[in-house]
Amino acid sequence: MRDAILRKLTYDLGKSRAAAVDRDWFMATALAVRDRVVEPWLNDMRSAYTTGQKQVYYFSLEFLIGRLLRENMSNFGMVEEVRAALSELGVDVAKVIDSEPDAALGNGGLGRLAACFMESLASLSIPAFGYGIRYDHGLFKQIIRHGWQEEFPEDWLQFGNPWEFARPEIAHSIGFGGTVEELDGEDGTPRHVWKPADLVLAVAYDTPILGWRGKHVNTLRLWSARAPDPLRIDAFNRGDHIGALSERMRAEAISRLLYPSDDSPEGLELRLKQEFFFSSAALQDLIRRHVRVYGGLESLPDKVAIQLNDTHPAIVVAELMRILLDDHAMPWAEAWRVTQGTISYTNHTLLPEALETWPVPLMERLLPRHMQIIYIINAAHLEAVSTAHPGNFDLLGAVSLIDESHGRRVRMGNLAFVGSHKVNGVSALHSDLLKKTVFRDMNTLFPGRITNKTNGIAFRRWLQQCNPGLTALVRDSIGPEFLDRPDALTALRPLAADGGFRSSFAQVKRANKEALAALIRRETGIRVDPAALFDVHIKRIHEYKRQLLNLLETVALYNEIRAQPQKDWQPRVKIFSGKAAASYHRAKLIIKLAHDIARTVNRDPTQRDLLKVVFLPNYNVSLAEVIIPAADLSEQISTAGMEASGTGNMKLALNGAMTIGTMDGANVEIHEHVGAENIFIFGLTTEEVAARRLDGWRGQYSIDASPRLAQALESIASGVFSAEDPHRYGELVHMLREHDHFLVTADFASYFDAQRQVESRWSKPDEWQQSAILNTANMGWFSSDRTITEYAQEIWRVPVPG
Ligand code: 4GP
Repeated sequence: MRDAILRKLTYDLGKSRAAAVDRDWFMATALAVRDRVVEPWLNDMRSAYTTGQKQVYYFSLEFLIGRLLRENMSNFGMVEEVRAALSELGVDVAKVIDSEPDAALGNGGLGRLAACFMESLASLSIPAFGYGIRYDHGLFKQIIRHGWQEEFPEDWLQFGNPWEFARPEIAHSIGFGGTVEELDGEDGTPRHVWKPADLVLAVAYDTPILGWRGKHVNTLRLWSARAPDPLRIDAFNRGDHIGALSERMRAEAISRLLYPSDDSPEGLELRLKQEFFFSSAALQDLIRRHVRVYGGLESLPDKVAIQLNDTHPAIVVAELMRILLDDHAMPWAEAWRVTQGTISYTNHTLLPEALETWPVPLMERLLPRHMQIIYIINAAHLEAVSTAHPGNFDLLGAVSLIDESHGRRVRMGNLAFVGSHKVNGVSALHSDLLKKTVFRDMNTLFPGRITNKTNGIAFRRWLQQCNPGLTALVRDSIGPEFLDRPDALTALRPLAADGGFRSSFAQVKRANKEALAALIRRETGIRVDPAALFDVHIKRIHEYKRQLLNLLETVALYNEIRAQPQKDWQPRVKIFSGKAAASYHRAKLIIKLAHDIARTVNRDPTQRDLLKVVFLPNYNVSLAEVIIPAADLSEQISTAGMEASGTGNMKLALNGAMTIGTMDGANVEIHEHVGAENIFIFGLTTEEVAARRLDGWRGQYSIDASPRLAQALESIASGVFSAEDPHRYGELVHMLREHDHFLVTADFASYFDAQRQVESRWSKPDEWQQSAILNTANMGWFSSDRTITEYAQEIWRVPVPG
């Protein structure tokens, strides 16, 4: 390994040992590790075809991968070997690992889930491809200036990506615009030919995805956009040096940036182009492969399972139909059987603003043939509906693929639904709500199509790699079986009563908290005491996730501490981290509020360090890997019915944090698994939330009932935390007093009480440790291996070799 790393440094990077910096060592090490993966990878890919196994294709606009060096070393069992090799070279492995940039090709939960799923597919030896976009720039870098979020481009490819293999020879043409010609087919039926006006090339980049113990390697194939002609020579020679590149720039814009803003018509169009670009490239890719191995496409559903990660790739339904009908002359009914048999779709949110619809005129202009096909699918669909439910025009309007009420838009959720054989939600509650709300009518028409697949997390990354201390303790205590079978963690249960084990468990947590405290000091200059309760709220900043509820409780607690300084308070550090969408003004204001509160509270000597507030900037996978093992309390406090599942909740509980949460998303199932005594549940239920909203809820009702809440709001509204701009939060407080759609005020009192229960438990360390251990012991079910096994058996119908 030492020689291999040195060879890479010398011959691939052209650097001498003396000149090499940490980043060079990272590149050289990654290339040396990659070499070990390549042969098994090629073998596994070949054997999937020679044995005729069904392949899973996970279509996702996002893969929030993070770093890969530690994961690959660990899954391949090379950690010690690499560490020793680097130390012989006088290089610190931790610094090398930290030099890897995060691949942040996703926004949040949906993208991270896709990354966990890729790892589990490989760990279970299920042949699979992930298909997505190789964005030049992933999720923006968040910089906090004077408490405000600013966005800067992230540049993960700046120094090259050692994991990927460029495949310039694998390039598919992606069409946009143009016309559809109708020709006479051989048997007299018309044939359609789409003549696109523009073509863009999708070029493949492959990253091997290694499963646990190196048993199996799959491929993540990401597409990069290229112009067919890199330069217009005539324009260049005329002296128009910039214009000569304009077509290239336009084409390459497609894979330039994750989630371009869709506030402008151009942005909207670019987003649709991204979706079609990767969907079409991936379909062409898998169809070419299938035809080469199996001849025709009738057998597609037997050999291929396509999973649509949300509606972003829903256009696959129309594109697959187009390829089958127009390129392969398959009759409609047969093409529809093949399409539905191959595709299935996962919904990740009930938020109305996230349910994609595209204006019909835009679709007609950009994808004219697809729009025709969508109309035909819709006609057949609506005909079946009106035969079964004659005269029910409301139902027709609700289930149509075209929404006629907002200026004619294509409902991508309905398109994905009708084109799939299975549709799933991501937690029991969420799947149930899908049946009752967004897909209520669809569920009546297609009973049994909606199924639940509760999310999971990759235990290799979220326990073994991020928390080596806990992993070693667990291994020493119950043996190594849990490394392969997460359910085996239940063997920890009796140890929760063992004083010796409890104290070792607490020591591991303490060491992780010291590491986080050091990071907090480095990043924010704030000094925190590792003995305090680390209360962690990390996720995207969104009103429904209710960082605001936590901040209000922070202010209320601060007020109480000052009012009763002699009470026996438990020192607490409130840690926030997360990004707000660049155009989400109110979420950015919430970030500013967190900073304003932090500034005031942290500087106030009267509260004697009993409360500290920290906002860690630029939340990403790598930061999560440091925060999660160090957390004592996990904030999962969304308005009930709004968080589809959550996966951070699982990561934190697995690492021995206690959850304070509402009965929302997967919290409900975490509550079932860890037991009511080991979780702090508060707040309105989904039904109660719905009822309050129907009754015309106003925040003022709760404020009137709670002087504590009234005081907290008043101090924010009057500028206690923003003396330089006392009206900064006027709008925010007004919103809470009036509409309070997310029922922050309604849940405040029960949240405040639940937090006091947290403190009372925390004051009895034995009880706290016992509950924390029981969290770790009972989280085995939340492994993404379990989730993927369910998808494999019930949706994809592929064997799970194990
Ligand atoms: C997220 C959901 O908000 C989260 O509850 C869930 O755990 C995650 O998907 C994975 O299923 N949704 C998104 C999104 O990230 O972009 O809609």
